Amino acid sequence: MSNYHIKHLEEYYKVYRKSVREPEVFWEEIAEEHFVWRKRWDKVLSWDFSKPEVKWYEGAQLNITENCIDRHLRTNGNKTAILFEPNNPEEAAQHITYNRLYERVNQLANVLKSQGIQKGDRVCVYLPMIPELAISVLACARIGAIHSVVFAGFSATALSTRINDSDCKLVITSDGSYRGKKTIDLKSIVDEALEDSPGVTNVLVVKRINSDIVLKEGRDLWLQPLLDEASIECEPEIMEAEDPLFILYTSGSTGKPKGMVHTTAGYMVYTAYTFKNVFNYRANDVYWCTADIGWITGHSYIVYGPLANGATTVMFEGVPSYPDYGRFWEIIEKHKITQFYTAPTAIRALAKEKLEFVDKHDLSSLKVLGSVGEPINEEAWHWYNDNVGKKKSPIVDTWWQTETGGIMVTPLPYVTPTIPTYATLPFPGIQPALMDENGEEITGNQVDGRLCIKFPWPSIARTIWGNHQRYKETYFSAYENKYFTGDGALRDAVGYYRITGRVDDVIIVSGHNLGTAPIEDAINEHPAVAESAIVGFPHDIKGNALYGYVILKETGESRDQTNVRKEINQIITEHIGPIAKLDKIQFVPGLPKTRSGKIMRRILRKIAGNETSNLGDTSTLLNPEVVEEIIKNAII
Ligand code: 7RM
Repeated sequence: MSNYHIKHLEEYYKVYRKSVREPEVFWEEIAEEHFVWRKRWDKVLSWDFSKPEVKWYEGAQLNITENCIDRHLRTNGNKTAILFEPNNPEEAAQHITYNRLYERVNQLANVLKSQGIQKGDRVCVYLPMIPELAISVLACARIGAIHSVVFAGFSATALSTRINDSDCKLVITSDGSYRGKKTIDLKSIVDEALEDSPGVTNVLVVKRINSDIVLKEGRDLWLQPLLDEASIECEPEIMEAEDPLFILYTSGSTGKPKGMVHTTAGYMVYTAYTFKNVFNYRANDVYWCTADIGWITGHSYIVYGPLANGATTVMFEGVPSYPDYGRFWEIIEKHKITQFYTAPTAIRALAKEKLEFVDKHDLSSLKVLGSVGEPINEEAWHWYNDNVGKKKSPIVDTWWQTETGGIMVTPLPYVTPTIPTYATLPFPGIQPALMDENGEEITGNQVDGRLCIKFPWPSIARTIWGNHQRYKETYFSAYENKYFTGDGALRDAVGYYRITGRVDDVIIVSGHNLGTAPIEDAINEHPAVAESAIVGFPHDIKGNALYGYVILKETGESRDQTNVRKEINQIITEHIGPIAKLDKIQFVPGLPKTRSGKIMRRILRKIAGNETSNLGDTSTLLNPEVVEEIIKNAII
């Protein structure tokens, strides 16, 4: 990519205004300047949010891996593309150069082909944060297969649901993974998942922990011997601009997870261009995003965005607490990290530990700090700014979503003056709108409302896999002709945005989106449970934690409540994963309901947050006596 960055605030406004007045010219110039195309587009944009349909760079042909790998070889072949830092600090870091990445991606692409995978087929990737994860993603893209990465912390049931929803034919996994002191037996989770996923015909297994695992005849193969035999050349599949690149699942407030579909050209353009400007990326930087590639942040800002810029991107296998709470800071010093991108939940966890863990490391290489996943509270912001950035590195508080593909509202470092808790200004090309309850746009400043986007941007998800109707209902039906984000926001006197949080039933725990419905569904499977309602409550480290109100069935026999609590969390772990475990479980005689039978979660949220002095409007409440009873026994 060319070296051009937005350099000061006036220039930002100038660029922003152009992106709104002439969006097609704006995005055409960026596409022309920064990428290699096999065929030029016929039309930059066509769109209709009422269908909804969005197409960027129609008619163009390309392969995203040529942009992320091949084109860097001539000038930067020996530069490190992926810098792998293992869980165990005694194990050597691996520097995978662009030359080597090219070979490894092509080898895996050839293996996938030899297993019968073709353009358009879905491949599920269920791997820990090892280089093979990024390589698998790129190998799929090389041959036009659609990757569906499932975070390796998800349970067998969650994995199976996702595999089945998108009809994956093949799974790439490993014998296990390292996480801090623990080893996790991934392969047996896959085995269990595949009992309910008969469509998977092949499993490729990466050897990571050298455990004794069983390979199922005719289905499972060790990956390495196949790679050893594979050619290091693989012609890239020529893709249409709007061909799907990947599916990534995100939980909704109701129903099963939504497989968000991202397509090729627009996603590439937007992630690459945002990466460069939001992180002020320069040629010799060593960039580290601590997310897992199982989330959108990892897709866009560990793999595609950085590699499209020819950057060095760090992949860390471990956890911030192993071998001690200084691990992040040790890695920053060791690899002279220039940009560090993490989540508020991690910052809060580390801020709780002794400052010595930070102070004993030289963090002077840092130039930009990033935050993503949930609102960053003021205390965490200051801790990050003072102790990590030493008040010299700007913090970019980046607001975006799985559905948006790339960063939407963010400061630009060294350009936008920051204020803690404000994600500040829309990125060029992004046109936010705040809406009131009657569906009217709220204009002017110092207002708050529901955050919508009123014009398409290149990396907007195009559909929900297999369910376009649900895509329309979820994102384009609340407000006419606008994309609804599900978040509330306020706009201050100078036009800065502050995201205030979800306005639906999605709870963000440690930066992970959890829908209440699937958790409730899981709990309700316990034989002793009659009904349940989950809400979030503020938590020092996780941002939000889960509070469960559970009505037990009256079976006549007394049950040990401690055991039931444990069993409920076990069921949740099996169905969703340990991430969705409840911190507090209160057994209640009933739930506050409206006359039409809806649970009044607002009241439950107040109780869980210990704000019972003002419950707000309770006029529609059917059973006030239940509320009093719940308050009396609340766990606070
Ligand atoms: C990238 C990612 C999306 C939801 C989103 C928000 C919340 C994310 C911020 C934030 C306030 C931020 N994708 N969110 N970033 N809220 N400030 N900087 O997290 O699909 O997993 O989550 O996360 O509620 O709608 S996601």
